[in-house]
Amino acid sequence: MQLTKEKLLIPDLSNDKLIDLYKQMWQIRLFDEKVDEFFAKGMIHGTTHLAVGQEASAAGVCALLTVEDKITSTHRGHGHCIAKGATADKMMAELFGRTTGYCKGKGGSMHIADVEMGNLGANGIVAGGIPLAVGSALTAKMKKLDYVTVCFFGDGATNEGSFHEAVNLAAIWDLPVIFVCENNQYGMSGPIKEMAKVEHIADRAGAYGIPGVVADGNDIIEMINVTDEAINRARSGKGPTLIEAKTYRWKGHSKSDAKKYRTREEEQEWRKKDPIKRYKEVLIEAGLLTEEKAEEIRLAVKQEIEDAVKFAEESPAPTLDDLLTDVYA
Ligand SMILES: Cc1ncc(C[n+]2csc(CCOP(=O)(O)OP(=O)(O)O)c2C)c(N)n1
Ligand SMILES: [Mg+2]
Repeated sequence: MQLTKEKLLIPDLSNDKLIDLYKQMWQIRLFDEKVDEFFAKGMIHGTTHLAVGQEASAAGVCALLTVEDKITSTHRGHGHCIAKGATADKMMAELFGRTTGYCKGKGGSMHIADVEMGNLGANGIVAGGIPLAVGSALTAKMKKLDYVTVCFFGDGATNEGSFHEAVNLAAIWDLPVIFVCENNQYGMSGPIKEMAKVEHIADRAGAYGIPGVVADGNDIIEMINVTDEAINRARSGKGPTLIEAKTYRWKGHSKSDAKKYRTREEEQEWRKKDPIKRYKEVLIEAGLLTEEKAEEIRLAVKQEIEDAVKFAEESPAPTLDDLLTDVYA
């Protein structure tokens, strides 16, 4: 489908779906901005990692997945959850530690899972989701099931041994898994350009004999297109692909971060590549959206997030009787 002269969208997505993706990017951004606000006020406990600025990769990659398809996520996973169908009210309740949350208030930000929607879970262990995704893909192959598994992880995770072990196994067994590295340029305070000698994380695919694709992670159309190819490859039994989404996290690594390891100028440069603004311009150019409609969508999402907060605040906290339930499988 031709979206505009410059922007060619390869898979056939309806106009409604394309608008829905715009809305979803706002859901991801406004959810995380609200969480940021509550952490600053001390209203949510524990820790959290925000994906503001990284919306295009979560939304673009999940755009083509079915409910049967699986994902594994990371410590920076709220966007992945939303893109795979989680609702803001149950997510917010989880962050507030309420019984109506996805883990009945016992998991918090880094453990949200939504197995019914194919979300096998966030993960507080860097690279911890990668072997799980490969296990999920091995299950699909052995049981001859048609689903694919998408594995999200950061640039820092590709320096962990489990990344290399898991990718190698997936490669030699031609498993239906798509590795999506969200290269937001840093692992905590460590710049990836100082932490890896390769120019692109995608170059690491060559060591395992699988395709490695560099993509503009702030361009949702490009993310959809590269994922489409990787999904087709996985579903047809040809094995995994490593996609590197070049992006940037606008906020600090975690809730307390003075960001001394990067400059304000660098941050401004990346803010100019705002994935939501860029997608809005593409949709307007294609005649699918107007400025007024875009603002209506943003305001509706803002209200949705406020409603999620109200739901969380009004939900009950666990009692002592809940202490030992759902702790072990
Ligand atoms: C195995 C392990 N080592 C270290 C940590 C501490 N830690 C939490 S997030 C993080 C950085 C991860 O960087 P990256 O994979 O690039 O993800 P990003 O935070 O940039 O999304 C580290 C080192 C951890 N949680 N798990
Ligand atoms: Mg990173």
